[in-house]
Amino acid sequence: MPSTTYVQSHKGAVSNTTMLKDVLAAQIPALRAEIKELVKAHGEKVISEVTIAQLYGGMRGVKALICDTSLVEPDRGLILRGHPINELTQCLPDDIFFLLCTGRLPSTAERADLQRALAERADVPDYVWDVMRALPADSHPMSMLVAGIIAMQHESVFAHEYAAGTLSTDDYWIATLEDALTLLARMPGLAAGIYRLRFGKGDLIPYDKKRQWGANYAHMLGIPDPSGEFTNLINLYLVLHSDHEGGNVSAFSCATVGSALSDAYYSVGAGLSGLAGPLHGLANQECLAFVLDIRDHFKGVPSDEQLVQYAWDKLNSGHVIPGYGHAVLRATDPRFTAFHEFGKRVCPGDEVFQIVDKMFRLIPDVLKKQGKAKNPYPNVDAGSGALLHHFGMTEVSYYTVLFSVSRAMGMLSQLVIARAMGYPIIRPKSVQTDWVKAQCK
Ligand code: CMX
Repeated sequence: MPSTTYVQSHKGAVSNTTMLKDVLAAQIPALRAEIKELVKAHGEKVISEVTIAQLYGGMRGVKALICDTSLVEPDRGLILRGHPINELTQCLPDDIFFLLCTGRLPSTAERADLQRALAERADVPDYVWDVMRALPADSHPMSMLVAGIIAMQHESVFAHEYAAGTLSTDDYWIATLEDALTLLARMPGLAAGIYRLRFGKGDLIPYDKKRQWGANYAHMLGIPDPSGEFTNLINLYLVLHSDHEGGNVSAFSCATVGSALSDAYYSVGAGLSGLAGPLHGLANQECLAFVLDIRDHFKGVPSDEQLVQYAWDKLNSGHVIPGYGHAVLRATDPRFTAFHEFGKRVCPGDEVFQIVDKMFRLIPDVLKKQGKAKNPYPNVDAGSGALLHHFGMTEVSYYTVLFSVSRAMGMLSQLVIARAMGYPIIRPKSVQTDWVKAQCK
């Protein structure tokens, strides 16, 4: 199929102008000029140095990336475009995507326009379900998600227009935004479909164009929600996990792959492959597994003494306490606080939540006494699983897919901005250990 044919039919299928695009188009020239001037005037200024410990230590703390969508401060946690995350918990998740892309929350008209654009693009094509059904029945939900996203790559407007030679460098971001909107629109349907197929939950549930993006995800999962609180939880989850700077494994992987001008499908697929790692997004399933082990071991909620002893036994046998500690944070993660508040309001009597609550009271002191973890406080993963479990979503291997739907907002907004700013291919210099040894002589 010639690429132009596809692009035309794609443009015929959806409205390709959004207020989001117009806002970005108005902002981008000044942002480009600002960065050009900054580099011209101060390009030689040194902002970070690299020690040998950092070289062998995962580049921790090296300032070598730009990410304008969000910032993680050790004592305050996540800040999205200047807004601390705890001030955004009442927002709709699609508002957060607008915020990440543009630096401000949408007006009522802009929100409606974005919801329309997402609804127009939301249907997951049938061929994706053929791919899903062809995968081994024991596939991890994350491998299903990545396979589904990569299967849709052939629809990339950016890839087609780039191959056809119809795209000027200045307009790369426009085609990338098209892909971003389509991929983001389809993420809830794809993710919910994976839940239903993988765990035998029955037929797929179609997108309901009357509901907004996050509520549709809750709806398509098919979990009974008479009180509406499951939908509230999904919206909160999508807001809280949306972005976390540029240096975490998924954001960095997405940006690196995207910097090769790989399209949004390839880039997000790469980022989510990183999110699937146990030290990154997969940690949330381990956290709930830990809490459930405690419940099963004590046949309910343990006493304070029992829980403290259990934690020491784990630490003394060389295990970590999942959900505690962080590479950057040095305080209780405000995202944990938001989930904790939700749990106290919605399910204070749930014994799994009560164990999470008790851990929050007791584990920091245990970790402080042990003296190893630089941050003895809970991170976002410490509490989210207990809440999902409360609503009957007990399939822990699915939790990272939920995380992925949310984090796609951060990855895609970062990608659109990188294209708009014309950031070049990422290509740091590597060195050899012999060279490092020579520097030490
Ligand atoms: N329980 C026990 N020991 C811990 C610990 C915890 N929760 N967190 C850190 N430590 C230990 C480390 O294993 C390390 O021990 P060694 O010196 O023996 O290697 C020491 O404390 C220092 O580690 P750190 O500098 O404080 O932490 P890192 O930056 O190396 O690692 C993290 C951060 C999150 C991987 C780590 O705290 C951890 O493994 N936590 C448990 C798993 C978890 O909750 N992951 C979710 C991360 C959420 C996110 O990334 O957003």
